[in-house]
Amino acid sequence: TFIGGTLYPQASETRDLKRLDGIWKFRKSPTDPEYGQRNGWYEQDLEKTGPVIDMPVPSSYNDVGEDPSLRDHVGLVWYDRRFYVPGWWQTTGQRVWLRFSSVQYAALVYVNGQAATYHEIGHLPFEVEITDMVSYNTSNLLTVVVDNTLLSDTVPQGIIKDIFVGNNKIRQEQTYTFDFFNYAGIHRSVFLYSTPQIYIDDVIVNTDIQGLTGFVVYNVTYKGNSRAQCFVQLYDKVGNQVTAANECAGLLEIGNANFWWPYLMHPEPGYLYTLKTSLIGSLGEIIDTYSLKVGIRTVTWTNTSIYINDKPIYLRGFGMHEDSDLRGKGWDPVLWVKNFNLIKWIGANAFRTSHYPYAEEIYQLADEHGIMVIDECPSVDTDIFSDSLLEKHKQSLTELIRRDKNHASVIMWSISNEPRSANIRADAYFQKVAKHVKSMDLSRPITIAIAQSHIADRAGQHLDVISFNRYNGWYSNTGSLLNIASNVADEATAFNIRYNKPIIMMEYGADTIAGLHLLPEYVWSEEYQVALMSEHFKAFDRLRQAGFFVGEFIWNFADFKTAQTITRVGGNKKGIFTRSRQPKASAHHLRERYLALAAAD
Ligand code: GCB
Repeated sequence: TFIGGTLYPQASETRDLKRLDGIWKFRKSPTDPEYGQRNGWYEQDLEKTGPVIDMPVPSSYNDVGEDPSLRDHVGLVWYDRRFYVPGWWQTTGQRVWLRFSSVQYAALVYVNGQAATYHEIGHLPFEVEITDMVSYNTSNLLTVVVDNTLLSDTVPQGIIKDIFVGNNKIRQEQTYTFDFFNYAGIHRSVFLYSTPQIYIDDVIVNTDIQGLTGFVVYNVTYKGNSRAQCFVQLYDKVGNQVTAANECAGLLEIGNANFWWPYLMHPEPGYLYTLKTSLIGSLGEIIDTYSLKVGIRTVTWTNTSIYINDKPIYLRGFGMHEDSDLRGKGWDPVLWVKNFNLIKWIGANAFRTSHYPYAEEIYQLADEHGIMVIDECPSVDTDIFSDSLLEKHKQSLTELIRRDKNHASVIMWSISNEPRSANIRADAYFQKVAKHVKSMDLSRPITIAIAQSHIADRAGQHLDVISFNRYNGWYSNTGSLLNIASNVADEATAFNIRYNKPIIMMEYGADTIAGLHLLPEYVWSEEYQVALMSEHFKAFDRLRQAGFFVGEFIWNFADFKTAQTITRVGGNKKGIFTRSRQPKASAHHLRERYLALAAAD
């Protein structure tokens, strides 16, 4: 299995960086998946082998056209573009790298007609060295074949059905049980970058605190065919060097340190130092440098509480999605700067990356603003529990933890959403997944957003924190507010009694059409969403007194697109913001609560 692209690419005095974002050429493949290969679509520009359309990168391809056959396409699509490699990269002996921040779901990459790499599982970066495949000072051809097919052993899982007219198979149809649209394409930025021959491959940091002193435990690993020395420097926020060291792995001690604190818990939340790491050659010359933002904080937990820097925290947040009009799951800085402004406006301090890893830039924003992240792998509605699925599920976590291990904002791993954890096989399966995560990272608790009852579930014993999703007053007792508060309090308590671990309500909510007003409150109206929330708040306040309840996450931050069903009106409408990020009445209601909770922190 291929792993790479661990460090977010950056330009420095030793590295150059170009984004290959923009408008690429695009063509859907016929149902026969071999067709494009057989006809040499990768050997020359796509526009020479057939009709093409314009396709923005990054973006999902589904919603940019007018044609349902593009939106609902199942199988392969082809993208290509040309790129230029500067001659000085060659004369200075640079290595050339191509990095994809995320392609949903699988990608086969060609450079100048040569197969360069293959990667499966969306939402996670991969990269390949292409030094020997490129021509310098001229244009090169980059072709990417993307497959959105989800099967019983992909992460997430799906089912493919053949659709016949008479005896003729006319197309395939993808179905899946998860509740968000299976957007596909080159979803995040594509980078072309250079490194020296000997280059920094990874930097790992862990932090600790004793009194007023902060500690940064670091490990710089490099690759290349000769040895180098390391030099590391830690800078504070205004650029003053705080400390330095000469080893590739070691411990930095920062007296009177500024710690990383969550939003609204400290006057200066999200404090970040910069760790500049350098490789030094035998003549004392700088060979390579890479800089990393570091927040000094601890995460600890007991069977009742979670602590940041030894202070107990109460998580106020949402489940979210990477989702917006037109671009689907395409990375969009406008959308995410707006999202962070809204998160802060509403007084939240946390979100979960439901139901897959988000773009790396989002974690950088979370680090900076002190927003705590429950980082979820792409396994949603996990079912069947085969060995091949287990391997891929573990692989998704390997790649997730390698990518996100250094973010101060990431305080917990979510290893699945709503697995079918009543299944007898779920026990051994999640024992193995949990053990795998612990073999990579002991510094953060793990959780699952459980949908099974506290009696039926078999996964909770393997977790540090129990999260549960429940739609009282919506999927059960629709339209009735009567028993919500007692049901929520009873169930959280029952989970706590069974597992003796901290409890989070990870999802609750009600679909709401913005602008629909009905009094007395009635399902789908703004009044009903607000009233349903108030009943939950009563339960949360009661549970907070009980001492084991550590967080509330409303479903969802914003309305989002789903597959077409009769239970969804243009998508899931449980957002407290609309898809264009305007508040429903519920957003004002939640803001009042979150700001009051923050003030009591
Ligand atoms: C859930 C799922 C989430 C759905 C939500 C709903 O339990 O975890 O993906 O969108 O319910 O609205 O049905």
